[in-house]
Amino acid sequence: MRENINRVVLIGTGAVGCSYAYAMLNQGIAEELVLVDVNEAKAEGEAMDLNHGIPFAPSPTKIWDGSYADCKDADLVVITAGLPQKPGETRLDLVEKNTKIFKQIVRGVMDSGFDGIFLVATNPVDILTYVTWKESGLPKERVIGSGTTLDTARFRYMLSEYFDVDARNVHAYIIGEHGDTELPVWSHASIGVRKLEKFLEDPDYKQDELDNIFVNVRDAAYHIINRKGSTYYGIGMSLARVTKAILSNENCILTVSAYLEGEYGQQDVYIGVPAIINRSGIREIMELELNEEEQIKFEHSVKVLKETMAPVL
Ligand code: 6V0
Repeated sequence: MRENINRVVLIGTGAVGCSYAYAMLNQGIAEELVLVDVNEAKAEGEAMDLNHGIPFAPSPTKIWDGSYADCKDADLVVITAGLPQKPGETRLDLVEKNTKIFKQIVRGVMDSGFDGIFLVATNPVDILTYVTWKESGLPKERVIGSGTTLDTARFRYMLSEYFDVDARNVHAYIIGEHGDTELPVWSHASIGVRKLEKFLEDPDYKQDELDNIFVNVRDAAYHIINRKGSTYYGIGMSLARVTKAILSNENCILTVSAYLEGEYGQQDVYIGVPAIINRSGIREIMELELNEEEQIKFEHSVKVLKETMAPVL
């Protein structure tokens, strides 16, 4: 690894990858950003287009279309490549196809001599993060999935609207699978210094409305896909946030997909949980004390992930 020059290689320059690249450039997060896609012309065109925005960026980012060889000196490889779910296709079909693509991508990255951190966003993200970890042979701390960072951001945004408080002062987490079995941790939610349950003493706020907020968070992707085909800005910014936490050694708490080895009583699974992120990847999983109902839901989420994953491993 070279000292003092941060290099990020992005694999997959589709809608999610390019939203991430755009957020990276606008926030000046990395010094070098390499774009790789199986569609080489697309990666080249995106690099050209992004470079034309450099005079307006807060700091210069060197951007070019590259290849796996560029991963050798990379601090971080972000994977947003893969196939989206087609109508009529099951989740398992998608798992099988994207697992095949991932095995090939991870092999290409590792063959370059890469020794950095992986950040995975392609769906189903928890399973593909596990595949990346297995295939790469890297320590679990250096393979991270976007997990429920986006879901947590959606949750904080919607709660901030409901309580009319800045989203940055909403402390609440979505954990579990990035998908249908995710859950809100109401028992640890607070607005600033006040626990959420305190707000419910005020008749203006109601539990069923909060429950409805969670349903809208969980189903947000479906709502957006129905309207515009796919989602990408929110995940692009979430990935940029995780990248900044890594490259700036922030020790920031984010709900990434992390490998559990006994935490929450669970083993051998990548799943969304709050974790401290810094230059070495996942420094520590911050285990939440879940109440009984939350623990049951979390265990169900783990079970569903393991069942979905079993046929492809
Ligand atoms: P897209 O716009 O179809 O882009 C995918 C890109 O991957 C295309 O440019 C392809 O050419 C490229 N690609 C395919 N195979 C390879 C390969 N072997 N090597 C290199 N590049 C390849 O899809 P989009 O960008 O919309 O979505 C990408 C993934 O992100 C999907 O799996 C989504 O489901 C997932 N999302 C994940 C979210 C999260 O919270 N983790 C949120 C939204 C979408």
